[in-house]
Amino acid sequence: MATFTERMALVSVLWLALCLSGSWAVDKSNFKTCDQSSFCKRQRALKPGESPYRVLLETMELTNTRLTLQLINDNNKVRLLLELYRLQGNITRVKINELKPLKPRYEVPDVLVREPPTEPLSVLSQDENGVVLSLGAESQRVIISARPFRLDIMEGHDVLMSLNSRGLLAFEHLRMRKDTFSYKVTSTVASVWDNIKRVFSSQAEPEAENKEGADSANQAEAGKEEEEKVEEGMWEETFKSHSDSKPNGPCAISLDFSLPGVEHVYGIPEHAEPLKLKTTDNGDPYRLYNLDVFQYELYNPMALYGAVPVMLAHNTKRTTGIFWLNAAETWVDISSNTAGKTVFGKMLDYVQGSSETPQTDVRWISESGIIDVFLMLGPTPKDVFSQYASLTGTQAFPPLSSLAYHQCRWNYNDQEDVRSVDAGFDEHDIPYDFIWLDIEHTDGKRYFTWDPHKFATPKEMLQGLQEKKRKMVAIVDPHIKVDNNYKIHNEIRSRGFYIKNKDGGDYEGWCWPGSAGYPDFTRADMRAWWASMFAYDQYEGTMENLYTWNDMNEPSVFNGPEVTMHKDAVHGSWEHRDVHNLYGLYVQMATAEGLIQRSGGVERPFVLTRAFFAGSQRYGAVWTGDNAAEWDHLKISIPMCLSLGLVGISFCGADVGGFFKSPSSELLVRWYQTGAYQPFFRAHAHLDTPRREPWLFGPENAALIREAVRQRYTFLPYWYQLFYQAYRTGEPVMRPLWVEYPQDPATFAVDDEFLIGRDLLVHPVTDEGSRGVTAYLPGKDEFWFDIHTFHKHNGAQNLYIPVTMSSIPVFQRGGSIIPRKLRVRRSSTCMEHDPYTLFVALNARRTAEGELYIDDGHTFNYEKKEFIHRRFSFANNVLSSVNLMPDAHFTTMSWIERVIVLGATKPSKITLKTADGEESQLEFEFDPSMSVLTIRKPGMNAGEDWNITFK
Ligand code: NBV
Repeated sequence: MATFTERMALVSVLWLALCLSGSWAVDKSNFKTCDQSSFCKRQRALKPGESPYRVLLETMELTNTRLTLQLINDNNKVRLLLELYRLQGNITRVKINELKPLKPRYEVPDVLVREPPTEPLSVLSQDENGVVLSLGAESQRVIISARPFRLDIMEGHDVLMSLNSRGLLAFEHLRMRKDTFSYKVTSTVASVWDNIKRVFSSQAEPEAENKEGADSANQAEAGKEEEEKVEEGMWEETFKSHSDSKPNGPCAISLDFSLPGVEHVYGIPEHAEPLKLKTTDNGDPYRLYNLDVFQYELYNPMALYGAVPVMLAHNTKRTTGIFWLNAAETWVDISSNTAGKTVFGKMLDYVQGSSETPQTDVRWISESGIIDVFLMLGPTPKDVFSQYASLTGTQAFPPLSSLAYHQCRWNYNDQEDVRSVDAGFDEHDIPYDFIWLDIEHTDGKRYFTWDPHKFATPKEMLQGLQEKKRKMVAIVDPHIKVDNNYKIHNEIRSRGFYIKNKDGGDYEGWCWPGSAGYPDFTRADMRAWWASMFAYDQYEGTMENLYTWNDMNEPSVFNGPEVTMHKDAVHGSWEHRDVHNLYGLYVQMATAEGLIQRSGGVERPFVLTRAFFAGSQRYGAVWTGDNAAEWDHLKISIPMCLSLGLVGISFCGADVGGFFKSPSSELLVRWYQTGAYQPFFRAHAHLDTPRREPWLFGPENAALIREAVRQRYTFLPYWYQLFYQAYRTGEPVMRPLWVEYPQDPATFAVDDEFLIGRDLLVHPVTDEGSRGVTAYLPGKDEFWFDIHTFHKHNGAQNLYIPVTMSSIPVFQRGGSIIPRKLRVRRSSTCMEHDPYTLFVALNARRTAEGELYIDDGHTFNYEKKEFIHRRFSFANNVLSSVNLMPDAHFTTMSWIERVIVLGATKPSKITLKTADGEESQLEFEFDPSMSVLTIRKPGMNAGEDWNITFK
């Protein structure tokens, strides 16, 4: 039998072999298909048809803001309780649980930012067929049909969404295992069973209420029959060599949603899939189950590291969203009546008048918990973002420096390595803000420690970076080495903070350190303790420019089922099954809290996580895990981050260069060019790959990479303002085109280009040997200015753009003003007081608008209104700067050093008027061939009122 270390060595050798041989494939047999996941198989076997559920209208109760009623399953007589709430901001919440579950079913805590505020509900009409409710001011109604149960949400004559219209509501009620019961067993067991039967019979429909008039004894018998159908996998399940003991038996839930008029649905990350979700009729449903998938494959619905159970639906008239608040393993089926029809086919239908309304049907299936679903009713994409933000919060406002460039690899070997890479950036004049340390920096994979030889004086190293206004990130994974000489382990064990195995002992699994325990992050006391470990006197060798990276927090368990934790592991009164998809969120939450606390609540944290759930946006950044140095992986980084942005997680990036394998210099350059325009911009590489710092690919490629990174730095003021906006409103920073052009169907499936905010359109080059790209420039009245040449293009058109290796096709929207800092330095912090250049791009009406947000870049003082937030606008030949937040205060040394007006005409004179009323003439240059006007050194302070008149 090989020792653990031998096995690990073998694993590394295999990786190396794979990296070198170039073979790339996920081992699919390690991960379940729907058929291999017994609840998914059982639920998917139910086909659309008449629902067995019926509403017991006489049970309806309506308080001012809460409607409840009971549903009965006519097959087994088990009753459910439905609760319906109208929430503020055009959201309807539907909860369904067992009326009397044998024991409580898990309801997800800590994801909603508060108990969502409700609005009054009222009954419009009611008869034996059902009830009609009015939903607030939006002229919306909820129609609850009784037989079978079905719920429709209508606005005017339009059905926005229907629930259970295909009859797929399913609720596996908790039950006692039949083969543990026998009349022959001891009287104690028998009397327990009697009690349970009593509970059950109270759920069965009493005779008086039996509208069918059927013999109640027969019904009870029928119910019993149904309950006794024990299928394989209900009470235990094996996958490969792992068995899941399933002490609670089957407890899955499922519900279908129909979306009339919808052909495009998005979201439910994380999948390596295009932006527009595909139908799943001919394969597996999309799976949401946080997993460490080694060498993940593209273009399939397999689960990946994170899960956000939120889907958006969009058509030219409306955007809506479904938020399925459940943290257990979940599968989502999508079907559509227009899938597979060609555009020609659809046109033919239209011409012949034979087209049925397009419709998308989705079905959610979760292994345990309850149905708790939020129907976000839009109507605009931005309404849906704010609705979702009102439930789960917005993107944490990150330190400004974390929006700059990050240099990472597994691993920077020692302090000398860090020093020389840091110096390399200066030597090659490439800015960077953060250098990262992976697991090898620790003392034997004991997190919160440093390798005593390679990183003997970490503070000195951090101090050295600090002097250059640079920072570091070190990894802290949640698997804890079982080692009696390791303080962190001893503390967690003695406090009883480890997750337990099904037999009550501490759960142990294999991970990087060998045998490891997994702290129970679902416990608030555990999280508080974990947070306290980041204090400077606990985490020795650290100081304020060290930040944190949480990896492997799905959690990854090398010897566990599907490389994760056994579902029957125990978190207090819940099984791991119930909380699985939440674990990663809690790890990042506790870590971010630790970074905040160590600074006495002053400094903003920066924490990167691999696993995530709904609400993770509140705690930091995510990345798309272990991708590969392949062109398709570069391409997929766009839809993967777009999908995350749609569900609130704006701070997303992919490993630049690709984690596994080695990029060609062309791929590396193209990846830098793409990454420079994605929110989280970090290069990273596997341990076994050759070094790839930007200067190792020859001077030409170094120059191309330098240019891409420098472009990023010039746009940092724009990125920062957009992150402020994301923090305030929940709007994604990196956006699909359709979000800004919701009525243009040509944008609905675009995912090879994207918008940053409203005003920058990026179509990166993601094909090998590319000589040109075709970018769709949306908006029929829109102008788009090439940010490099200042060429003006009209929307809406498909524009062919010839490219060379230095091209990054990026366009600024006419009608926008973007502040940039063109004096690029060593790091973003070095640029803090630098002056701004305003890029004013005029639209056809000769107007433009933009914003500038400035604060100290790293503390929470913005919460105390210590910031500058200004609006620039150009109209009637006057460019002005006004204060958007007069009660906020901050002073900046930065001034406006240049104004560049694109699409300008030549003025005869330009006059500046400052806040104190002083007027002065400004010098300018005008390039008639490009219609570009440049004002040099107008010299106003960036935080003050002024206006510039063009005559
Ligand atoms: O900590 C090592 C790596 C890390 O570099 C990578 O970014 C993570 O996604 N980690 C995974 C564990 C091993 C991966 C093969």
